[in-house]
Amino acid sequence: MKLEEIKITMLGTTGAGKTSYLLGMYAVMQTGIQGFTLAAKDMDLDLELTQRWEKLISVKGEDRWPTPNAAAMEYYGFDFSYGFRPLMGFKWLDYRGLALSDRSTEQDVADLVEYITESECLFLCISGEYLVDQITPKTVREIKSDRMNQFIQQYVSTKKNPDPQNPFPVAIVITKYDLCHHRNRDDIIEDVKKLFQGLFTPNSGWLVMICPVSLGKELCDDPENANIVPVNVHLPVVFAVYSQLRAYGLKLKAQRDHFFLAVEATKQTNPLMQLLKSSEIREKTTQLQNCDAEITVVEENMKLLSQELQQASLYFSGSEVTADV
Ligand SMILES: Nc1nc2c(ncn2[C@@H]2O[C@H](COP(=O)(O)OP(=O)(O)OP(=O)(O)O)[C@@H](O)[C@H]2O)c(=O)[nH]1
Ligand SMILES: [Mg+2]
Repeated sequence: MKLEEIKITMLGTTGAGKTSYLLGMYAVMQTGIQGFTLAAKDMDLDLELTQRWEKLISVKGEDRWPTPNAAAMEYYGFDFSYGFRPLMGFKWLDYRGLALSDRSTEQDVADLVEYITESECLFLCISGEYLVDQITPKTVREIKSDRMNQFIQQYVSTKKNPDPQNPFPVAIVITKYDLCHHRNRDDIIEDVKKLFQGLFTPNSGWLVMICPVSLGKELCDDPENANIVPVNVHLPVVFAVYSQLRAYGLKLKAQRDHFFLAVEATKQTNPLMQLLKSSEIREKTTQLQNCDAEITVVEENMKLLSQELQQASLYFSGSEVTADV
């Protein structure tokens, strides 16, 4: 199985915790989840991310945290593997840029919309620090959720042929969840749904995950010294890959049906015709078998990933769903 590279755009205001999240996610995914691992394509990047992570876990004080990104966009290339065999490439965009702020220019916005349009998955980062109490109109301004909604709107309007079979996956990642975990989880989820109502409307076809993440549940009391023990940081990536496999699996099934019908149609013809077409039948039968074998592999991978996703809240067209195969 060889899938194309997938692009992920991570969107969130400055200070939302995107880079810290990326470091934690990389550390956890390097070790792996259910045999799935992530590795930087470039050895220098691997070293850099590992060193920044080491600093975060071993240094005490304010310096442990990453410095705010200098550039508006930062790219990272990864390989996602199962048993060290690459399944798909990952191009990760850490976007803090101006497009979310009030100072954005039309060009900033156009650039980001173009990038999102090319992405296979969108991560919306919202910080738990703004969810400590029930949301108010101020929360919308802090999280910039309306700006994010505008980008989703723009993305939709640039799509020529939206495909209901192949929904665009969006992960709403609640970073720094330690800061709001005193609240009832369902209440927080209800608040998040209110902030991004368009993603939860019936028949809208959005596949959405709401996922709380944190780099350590004690960080809320002492962010400079508390132990770093990442929670749930792998789930958004698992969701992205799961969605991609799901789409790929549907494509394979359509292909298999096509080969199956072709073989059957030839078998219906008279014996002479069948003889003349015997090599074609053989070829199509082989293609059919290969397709079946590949579907089995995709489904096995999806099954492993879906076990992990049981811990997250998943919605399709506004209804809560469980990840299945
Ligand atoms: N309590 C808590 N604080 C966190 C956590 N992760 C990050 N922080 C805090 O959030 C700050 C900002 O995190 P960054 O990862 O730099 O945020 P960013 O979204 O990359 O910001 P820009 O690069 O400016 O766009 C850090 O300096 C930490 O103080 C977490 O899991 N829990
Ligand atoms: Mg950053």
